Amino acid sequence: TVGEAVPATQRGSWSSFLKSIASFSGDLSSLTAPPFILSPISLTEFPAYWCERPELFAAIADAKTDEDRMLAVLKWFISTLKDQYTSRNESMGSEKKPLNPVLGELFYAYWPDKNNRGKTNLLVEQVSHHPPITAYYISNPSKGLSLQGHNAQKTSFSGGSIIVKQVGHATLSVLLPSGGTEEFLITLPRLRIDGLWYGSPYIELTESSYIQSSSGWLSTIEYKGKGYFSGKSHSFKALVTPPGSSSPAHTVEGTWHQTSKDVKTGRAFHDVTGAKEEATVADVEAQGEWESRRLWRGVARGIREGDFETASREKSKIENEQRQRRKDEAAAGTKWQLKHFAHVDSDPTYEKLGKLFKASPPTEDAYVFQHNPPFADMSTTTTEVAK
Ligand code: HCR
Repeated sequence: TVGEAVPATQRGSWSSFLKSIASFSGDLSSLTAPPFILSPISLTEFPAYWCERPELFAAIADAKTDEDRMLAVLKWFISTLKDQYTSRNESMGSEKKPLNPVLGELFYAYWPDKNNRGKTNLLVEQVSHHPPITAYYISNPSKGLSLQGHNAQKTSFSGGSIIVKQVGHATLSVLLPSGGTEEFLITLPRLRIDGLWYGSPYIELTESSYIQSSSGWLSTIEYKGKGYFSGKSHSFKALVTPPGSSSPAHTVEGTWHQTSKDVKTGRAFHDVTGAKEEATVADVEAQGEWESRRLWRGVARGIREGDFETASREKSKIENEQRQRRKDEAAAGTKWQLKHFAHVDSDPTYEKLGKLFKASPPTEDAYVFQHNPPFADMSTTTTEVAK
């Protein structure tokens, strides 16, 4: 029966929600969903998943050759997937509908220096509301590493599942001992949200994603669910090819939420069965009014405490305030100014590195982190992140 995992009183609204997504394509975040599926966490917090294993990010800087650097980047990337795509199932019982960030919403966090890994900083800004686009900048200055990217989604419905095409990409920049920089273009996998019928959604990754280095090394990662390479959910196979060659120097196989190994050597490659490390975030009281947890405080409390009337009242307040802001801007002929990012129609790194593996599309826009933002008018958290 529909909605086995849905509280009895919400089964009707779950069926209606499923019907509306079946006949809908576009911005899923704008659809009203029943309370049991709501998450108290905003999408602006999601870029933290890139760094919940900060020592693997830092390890990229320690690699000595182009080949080893590509393997270190691949290992870090694969190790983020469990946190990116299955962590809500662990923490909340199933995938949930995150809070839809408002334009200008901010999220700042960091992972402290430990065991010589350096401090990792995260800065996120919601750069568009309709469609939702989230831009982020992650840096480990003492290791010479920075990751910049943005994320939007195009959704459609097929065979009882929601298909999510991720729009956007990330670029990783690594400062080399020679003083030069190596760049990596990271594209994002396609998602299928299964388990909708029962009311317990979960993600499976599909198709391929790529990591292309400016050194010429390329990782092609193929994602498969049950019944393919290993017959297991969350399976992947990564082919690592040297510059100008299509025959892989390394093939890595396994399940991205568990472990994998190098097929030729039989050596273990990644292992995420151990604990991840949550980012340090300032107390809500110390946050600025645009910071995610402060902004959504009332809604999040309502969702967590099962007080959905309060949650929806608080959400309406935020939405009305936003609507008024947009009206005022239109009346004044002004436009919302981004705080940390500048939009470019075509990302030169994407264009240059995308050519090497015939990326589709051949160009993509980007949000470029502005290195000298006006930190003076921001909260203490921001100043901390800037260091
Ligand atoms: C599709 C999704 C919003 C976007 C989320 C993204 C793609 C965001 C970027 C992160 O790096 C990775 C990521 C992980 C999430 O799995 C993905 C979300 C899953 C559900 C959510 C929909 C907008 C909500 C659909 C409502 C369902 C659960 C009924």
